[in-house]
Amino acid sequence: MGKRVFTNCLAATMVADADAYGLIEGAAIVVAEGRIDWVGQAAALPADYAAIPSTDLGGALVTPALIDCHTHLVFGGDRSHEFSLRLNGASYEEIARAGGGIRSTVEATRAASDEELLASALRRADDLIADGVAVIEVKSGYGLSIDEEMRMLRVARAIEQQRPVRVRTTWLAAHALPDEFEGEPDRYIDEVVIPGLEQAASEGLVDAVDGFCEGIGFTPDQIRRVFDKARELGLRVKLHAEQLSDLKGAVLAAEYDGLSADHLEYLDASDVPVLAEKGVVAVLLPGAFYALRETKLPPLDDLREQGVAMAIATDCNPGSSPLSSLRLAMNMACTLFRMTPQESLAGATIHAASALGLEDEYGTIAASKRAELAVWDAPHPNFLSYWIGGQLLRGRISGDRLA
Ligand code: DI6
Ligand code: FE
Repeated sequence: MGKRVFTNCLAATMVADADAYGLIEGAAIVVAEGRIDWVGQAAALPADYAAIPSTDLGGALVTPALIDCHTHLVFGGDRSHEFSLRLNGASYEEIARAGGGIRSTVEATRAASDEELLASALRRADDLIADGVAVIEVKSGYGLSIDEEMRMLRVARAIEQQRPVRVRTTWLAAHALPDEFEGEPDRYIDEVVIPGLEQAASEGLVDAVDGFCEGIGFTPDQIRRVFDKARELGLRVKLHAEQLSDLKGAVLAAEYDGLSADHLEYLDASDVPVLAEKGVVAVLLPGAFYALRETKLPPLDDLREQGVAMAIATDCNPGSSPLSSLRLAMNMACTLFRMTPQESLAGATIHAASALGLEDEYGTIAASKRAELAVWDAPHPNFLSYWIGGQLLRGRISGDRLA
């Protein structure tokens, strides 16, 4: 990896300023050994960079590469039949309680070979990559035994070997109760979730720990026991919280210095200050809101006014968010959640990086960050949230290479 200067671009650095995009017209971006060395107006480029090779970007828009900070990318089968059931009036929870939902994906995931799981995950990863994504978080949660959960994480990590993307893996064994533990959630936590986490962590397979804190998932007390183990192992936590009801999951995540609290449609405004105080990122998932035809909005105004960082992710999964376009999630964040296009792009870059604990490496175009950038066929960063569909990505910069 060498040095290169990328010139003649409109850089949305995402370093906060008045327009929130940190726009630099006529920008030059210097890359050295995979990191950004310098960014600014080309006219101000220091003379010591004059001799290094340069690439003219023809005036294109450049942003930090996007980050999808909440996905369930690895799974077997699909749930298109549940889509029909829901259109005919069944609710997500009714389907789950009747043995469909997450548990039907568990059956399909267990039945799939490693090769099948990887092949289908790669197709979805390719969709994300085509939208400028360079980092994908992938959760376990469809294996629900120690071996199967670890297998999911290994398949997730294998994506990195096959595609130009960084993967962060999250232990989500506390996602649903498998049939073999019916009526015994505490025994499942004791025999699978906690010892499995220890084992997966000892093999270096886990970057963070998550849970589904919900009536159809696990109680705050059960999640607390998982989080205690995470803390003991030195792993950061995040939580599916307040998606369908208010169990105070976000407050629990804050108590454990969580990276993020995710979903949050049923978050009470009175719980927003603790997220602000503890720097917990609110990960908003408009794809799930849309697909479940949810009508209750997360408390957006309170989150914004109190300065809680808001990230946007696809929640890519076969049930509640069959979505593999982060740009479409950004569009939905604007249209459904009334976020601004600036908030939406910040949500898929700088705040998504924070939700993964990667804010020192990704999310802005600034000196010392990794040189992972997206080059777009778009006149202005607003366009990325505004335009629905299409192929806006012109190319990706990774280190000194434009591909
Ligand atoms: N909440 C979600 O939206 C996904 N998991 C979760 O805890 C949905 C997972 C699924 O329906 O398969
Ligand atoms: Fe999720």
